[in-house]
This record gives sequence, C-alpha cells and structure tokens, in this order.
Amino acid sequence: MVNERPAIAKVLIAGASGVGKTSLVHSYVFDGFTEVAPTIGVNFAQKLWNGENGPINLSIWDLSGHPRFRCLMPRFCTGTTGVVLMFDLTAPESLETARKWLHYISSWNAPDHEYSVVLVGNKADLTPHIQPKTIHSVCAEERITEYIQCSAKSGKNIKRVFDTLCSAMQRTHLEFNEQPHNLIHSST
Ligand SMILES: Nc1nc2c(ncn2[C@@H]2O[C@H](COP(=O)(O)OP(=O)(O)O)[C@@H](O)[C@H]2O)c(=O)[nH]1
Ligand SMILES: [Mg+2]
Repeated sequence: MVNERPAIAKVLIAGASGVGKTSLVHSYVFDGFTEVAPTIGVNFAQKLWNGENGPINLSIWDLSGHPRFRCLMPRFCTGTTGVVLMFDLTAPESLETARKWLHYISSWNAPDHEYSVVLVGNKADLTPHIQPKTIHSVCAEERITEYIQCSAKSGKNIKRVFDTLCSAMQRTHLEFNEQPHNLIHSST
C-alpha cells in the first residue's frame, strides 16, 4: 500500500573535507553547480522526494568534514535514517576517511538503530585515482550494498544517489520496522 503522507527522514551527508558534499546537496536541491563556501559545522536543507512507494520529506544534514567541528557531530548525527557516505574518486585517502565516518556515525547512534547507507564516489568528471577493486573491498568489509559514482559538477547520477538512498530507506522501514521509528510520518 502506498502511503500518501510524506515520511520524514534524516539524511546525513558525511565524508572528508573537500570531497564535494555541499556541492552534491546544492546540485540536488537547486539543480545546478556553483562554487560553494566551506561548511562551518553543518548546513541544513530540505527536499521532498517522490517515489512509487510514497513521498519522503528529506531533512538533509550536510556535515563539515573538518576535524575542528568533530566535537559537534554526535548531536547532529543521532537518529539518522540514511547516510550519503562520500569520497573523492581522485583522492584515495578520502575513501579511508569515509570509512572512519561510517564508524563514527555508528558509534553516535544506538546499537540497534537501523539506517541505510549509500557510498558515493564524487568527481567522476575527473580521472579517477582509486582502483574499482579497492572500492569493492571497502563495500564488502563494511557491508555496504549500494555504491554510486557521480559528479556534482556535471550533475551525473546526482538524482540516482537520492533515489537509491530513499528506496533503501523505504525498504528498511518496511522490512525491519513494524512500528515506524526512524521514518516518522508527519501529522499534516
Ligand atoms: N571537478 C569536480 N569538482 C568538484 C565536484 N564536486 C565538488 N567539486 C569541487 O570540490 C571542492 C570542494 O567542494 P565542497 O562541496 O565544498 O566539498 P565539501 O567540503 O565536501 O562540502 C570545490 O572546489 C568544488 O567546486 C565534482 O563533481 N567535480
Ligand atoms: Mg561542505
């Protein structure tokens, strides 16, 4: 049954500084690329996503990757429904940083809290410096089932990132939660 009332999902955009998190959100929400300012702490955006299993009201928390703001992150990251875990295809060390973020987010949420994760390799418009097999072994080790390459600059696959995450969140919600707790249905 399709639920017509939008669910509310808290989506974190996480990863190293400079991988293109804010650019990705800008591209998705405003449908275009522009030079964005470095993120101070967190940026917040909202967007209504529509899918065949019903709409989701996305509250998007674009986190600063700078270690200076790390102490603020636990309070922003609790109760998450989905994570866009980003790295830069031209910066191999950013894949390791993405993996660290995955562990941080897990430690900042309750042990039984379910959320969906999409791993995203950004800057696909440039020549990649990471071997596909390296990315696949991180996915296998971290049990990540969704991986997408995109470019916030060209717009390639940006919509697909959020379509994939939203479908996964709906599956998690439908399959694992008889009583919704991490996809909250709004009362309006
Ligand atoms: N070539 C290219 N540059 C990008 C892309 N996405 C972001 N950038 C650039 O990477 C830099 C960091 O982007 P930003 O969104 O601030 O990264 P954040 O720190 O992860 O939020 C900026 O100069 C962006 O213009 C992309 O897909 N391709
Ligand atoms: Mg940013």
